[in-house]
Amino acid sequence: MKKILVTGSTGQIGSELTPALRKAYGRDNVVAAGHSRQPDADLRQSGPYCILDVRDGDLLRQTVKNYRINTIFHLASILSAAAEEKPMLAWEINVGGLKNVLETAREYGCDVFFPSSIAVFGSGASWDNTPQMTIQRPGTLYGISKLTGELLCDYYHRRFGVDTRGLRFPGLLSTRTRPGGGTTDYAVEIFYAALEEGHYTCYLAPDTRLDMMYMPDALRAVMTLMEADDTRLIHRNAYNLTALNFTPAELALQIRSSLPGFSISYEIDPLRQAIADSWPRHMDDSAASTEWGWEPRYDLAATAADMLEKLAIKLG
Ligand code: NAD
Ligand code: AKB
Repeated sequence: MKKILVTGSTGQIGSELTPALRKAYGRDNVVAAGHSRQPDADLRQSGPYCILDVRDGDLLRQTVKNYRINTIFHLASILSAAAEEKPMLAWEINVGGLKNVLETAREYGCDVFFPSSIAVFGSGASWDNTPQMTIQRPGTLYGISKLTGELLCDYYHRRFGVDTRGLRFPGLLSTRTRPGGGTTDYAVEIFYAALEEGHYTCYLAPDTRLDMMYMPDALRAVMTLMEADDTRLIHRNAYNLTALNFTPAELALQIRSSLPGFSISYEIDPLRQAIADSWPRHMDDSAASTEWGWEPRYDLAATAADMLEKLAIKLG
């Protein structure tokens, strides 16, 4: 029986992964750990909830011991744009927090899920169809922390036998919790703005091409990977993963097909534009398909239609 701890459970992914895990493994078997962001009532009331700063190794160990945790989904992190504003804080949380999680996992025999990112690539890597295995010289602190995380996870698996598994997520689109501090946040903000204002001012240039994915595909990927046959996982930390691929201009066009009055303009934020320009335009995720059967279900049209329908209800 899995006894799960989700760190960063109030975030964009955690607020949707936690209910999905509770549905799959039982509400009492999934402990949601929050930090500074308030959980919504459902997350707090639908199962065990605790406060946990992942930099506090003793509290993390105590939490794992008290709840008899055997699997940690470690989502707590500072995202790319925020990490450039506070690089040392991001290092402490992204790398120091993961170190605490891995040490605790080693001590208590836990399996670990660690989300990496398209940010682990940088100059020298091919931008188009970026291979699973290639040069990794990320230029952002976030990317450096994620690449360090991948290597640490490899080390704990090889040296101590901890079952670590990871995914290099692209930008994620979702409706439950708004993203914050990321470079790909525009792809969610644009839907809120389209419904609320009929107009969006985008901080990335119209032709900035990046991989993206809708949250239901992301949740399915995490849960499938964590249940996959261990012996087939050659690239366990971490798999390139993608589903959608578009530019702000293309996304605006897609939204306009449902909301004809929608308009977009551009005011480039140099920081986030530079980050986006340092990331792959499109990743090759064939290793994920071959090793554990990854296959996305949502294309751009289905994603946009579902986002608009759900947000229209949410925003009343
Ligand atoms: P998020 O920013 O929405 O959530 C992160 C959560 O971590 C927040 O709720 C925050 O309160 C918590 N947190 C921050 N500092 C903490 C600390 N010291 N101790 C404990 N918790 C702390 O991020 P997200 O989008 O849900 O991302 C989750 C993970 O997935 C991160 O590791 C992120 O790097 C990765 N990822 C996300 C995306 C994406 O597009 N959302 C893409 C690639 C990778
Ligand atoms: C970010 O923009 O920082 C994240 C990511 C792609 O890792 N969404």
